[in-house]
Amino acid sequence: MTKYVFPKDFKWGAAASGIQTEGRTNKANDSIWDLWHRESPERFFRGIGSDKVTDTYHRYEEDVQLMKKVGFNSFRTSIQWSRLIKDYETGEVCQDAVQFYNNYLDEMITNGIEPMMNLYHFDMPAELQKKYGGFESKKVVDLYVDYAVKAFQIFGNKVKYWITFNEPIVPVEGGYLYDFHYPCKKDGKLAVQVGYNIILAHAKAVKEFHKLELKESKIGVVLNLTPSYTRDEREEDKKAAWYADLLFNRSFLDPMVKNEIPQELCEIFAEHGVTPETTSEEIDYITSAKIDFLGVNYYVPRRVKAREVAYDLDYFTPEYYFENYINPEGRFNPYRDNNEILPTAIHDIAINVKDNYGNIPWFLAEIGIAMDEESEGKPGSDGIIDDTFRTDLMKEHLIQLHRALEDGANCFGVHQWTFIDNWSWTNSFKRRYGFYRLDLETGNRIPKKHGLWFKELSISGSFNV
Ligand code: IFM
Repeated sequence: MTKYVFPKDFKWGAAASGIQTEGRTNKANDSIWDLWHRESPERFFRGIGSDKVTDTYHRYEEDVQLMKKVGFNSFRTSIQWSRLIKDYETGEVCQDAVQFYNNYLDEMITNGIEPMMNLYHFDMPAELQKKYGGFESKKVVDLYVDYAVKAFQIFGNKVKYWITFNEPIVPVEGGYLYDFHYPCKKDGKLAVQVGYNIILAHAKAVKEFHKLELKESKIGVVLNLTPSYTRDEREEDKKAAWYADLLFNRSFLDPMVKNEIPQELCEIFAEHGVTPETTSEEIDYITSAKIDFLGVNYYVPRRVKAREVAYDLDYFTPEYYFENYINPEGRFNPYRDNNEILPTAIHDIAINVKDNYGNIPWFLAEIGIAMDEESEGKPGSDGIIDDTFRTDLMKEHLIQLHRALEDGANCFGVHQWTFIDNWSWTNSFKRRYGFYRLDLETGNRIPKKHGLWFKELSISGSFNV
């Protein structure tokens, strides 16, 4: 038997987001998800939108006790821009939201759970999308920065870990390339502009954060990093993987962590006529806004090969440079659209961060093992759902993280996606990831076996295999 021991004070917990958990009670405004669900409920699995969620707004006290039961010492969620800010132009805040987030934060803190607060989790205020095109517009960049400053001023040092964006590439992919987020456009040039504007918004918020001198708090960003693996060693496949890595990983990692904009990326954008509008003042922000830590979300690897079929879209997407590829020797998760399982990618990510990104302090901000409700089955006679499949896979991933720590990775924690099964965008409740099942009829939280294992892990800082 081998014992895997993690560093003392390691952060153990889970991640979620405001809009995926809070419910609509007393929300000052709508986000694009409220709007889109009203306009097109058929786009959402079983028609369920973000109003029917975990109801954290009312149940946060009970939920913090559930966090303790599975051994969390930390937890990430997000503030909803459309809940906190009543009037986007004047910056007037909604007092009910201030009260709610303060209560929620205090509840976590008094129960020994370190809150990490994210400011943007795909949830553009509907009004700003309609009026200005959301992050298509630099006006909205500045409104985001005003909102961020308000949040820093109101909650300040109570939050020790501030996060500007979760997975900032996803609204670009979903909203402007592949049609799975509002506004469902397919426009390579707009996609690049939105990506650039988000990086700018992040940089400006980081600068404002540092000006406030919140001595006990740090600021960072959470990126979904998907290493690209090739079919084999042929040169054209390696080149395809290099492009995929540049466009999906380095496009955000380099500016946000190294404060560098890759020259090769600028050349690609110029070649395709999708260069964003920039100013030298903005570039100064991006190349000087220093973050303190990085969050990494990892779910699946990306497999690519050189293009074999001509690119036939009439707008630019990264796939111009590669084709996706299914690894015939891969292992797949039968409970989640046959996604490939590759725990060693965690080690690869960690070594990349160590070797190429100054070994910045980072944490595994989301690692999720999805199952559907049927495969998880019903609770046993003890009232607990047996999700050993999840625990077994988690162990495999943590073994790779442990190997990375031994190889010098600067990782300070692990957050699993997610705490209580939550609503997940157009997939709604199709996939279950939680430590607790959410019964959609009753709102009851039903424990899963994995939580018992996780509590042991968190208390002892170790596990045996
Ligand atoms: O639900 C999402 C989350 O909002 C961002 N990361 C991936 C999760 C599961 O799909």
